[in-house]
Amino acid sequence: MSPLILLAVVCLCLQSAIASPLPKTGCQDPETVRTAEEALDHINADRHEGYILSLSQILDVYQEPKEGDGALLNLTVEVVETKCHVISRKKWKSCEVKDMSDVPVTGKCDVSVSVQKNVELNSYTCTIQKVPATVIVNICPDCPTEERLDDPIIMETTNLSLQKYNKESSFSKHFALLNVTGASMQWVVGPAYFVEYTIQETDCAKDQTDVDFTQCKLLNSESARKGYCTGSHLTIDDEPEKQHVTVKCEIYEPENATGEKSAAAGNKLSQKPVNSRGKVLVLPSPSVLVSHRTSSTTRNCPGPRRVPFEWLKP
Ligand SMILES: *[C@@H]1O[C@H](CO)[C@@H](O)[C@H](O)[C@H]1NC(C)=O
Ligand SMILES: *[C@@H]1O[C@H](CO)[C@@H](O)[C@H](O)[C@H]1NC(C)=O
Ligand SMILES: *[C@@H]1O[C@H](CO)[C@@H](O)[C@H](O)[C@H]1NC(C)=O
Ligand SMILES: CC(=O)N[C@H]1CO[C@H](CO)[C@@H](O)[C@@H]1O
Repeated sequence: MSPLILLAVVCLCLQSAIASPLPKTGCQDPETVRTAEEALDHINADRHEGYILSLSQILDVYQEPKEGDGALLNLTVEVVETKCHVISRKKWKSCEVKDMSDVPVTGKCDVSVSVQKNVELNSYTCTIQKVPATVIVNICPDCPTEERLDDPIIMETTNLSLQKYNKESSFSKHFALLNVTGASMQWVVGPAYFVEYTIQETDCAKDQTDVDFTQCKLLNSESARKGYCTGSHLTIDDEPEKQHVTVKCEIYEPENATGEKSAAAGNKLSQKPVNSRGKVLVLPSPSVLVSHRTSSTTRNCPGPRRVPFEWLKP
């Protein structure tokens, strides 16, 4: 090979190496898609409250001019809530999206990431809101209707369901309620109440007798098991004395029990939660469905929608 050709080949390679993270074909570029998917994993990992968000559609992508390797990308994505709580630390791809019977939640995230070999999350702002009740009733008249989380009957349902869990679980410690995260009602043969809530291990042994379990202290957040539960309480009109209570919990081991990095983080300093990179704002449910589409000048934007919900606005 002559030196000139060699130089040309080197130049070409360099150029394509530098150009590789660029969104060549806008929202449909495989690199853009991969970046958006990874960015959403980072956002979910950054959060402590709420449900894991799933990628529905890439609405817009913008690349900031930057010197040197890598790229700075601003992405706007449409998201939908899944049935996994963020404390499960699951990947969004393994979580089922909420449907009409779960009161679906949709929204939009503006995300800023640095892309080199890995995708690094710089900042994010998401706004999410529940699908209006009128839309749900139209599509699914028999679906459960939402209840206020602070309704006494919801508190009672949660209590009964958690009591059942504590009685039946194979863990030695008593679990206490953290937050009620969802509540709904449906008429079956009587009113049935459904609850979703998070729990955390306490310092009380669960098989102690003569213990006031309301006095149990939550174990330190870093070393306690946490859980996400769904439960229900059905009252049958003819037999009000009978309790029909169900409970199902998924328990997650403490963070220090998984991964080399966290196991090595024995000292207090490195266990401090890192500052959050952004926020998820929960807006009140709108009266009509909103569209998340933005006016984009980027090629092939928005990309195709992955969640096949015909009721989502274009
Ligand atoms: C990209 O996002 C960053 C961080 O939010 C922001 O400062 C910047 O102005 C955005 N760029 C454009 C072109 O929107
Ligand atoms: C639920 O349980 C808590 C603690 O055990 C108790 O303080 C509260 O009064 C109970 N609420 C209802 C509605 O049963
Ligand atoms: C996690 O923390 C708990 C309580 O401090 C401790 O008993 C346990 O051994 C720790 N696990 C790991 C893997 O460090
Ligand atoms: C969303 C919500 O209600 N979060 C609360 C969950 O419980 C913790 C501890 O009780 C509160 O600090 C949060 O505000």
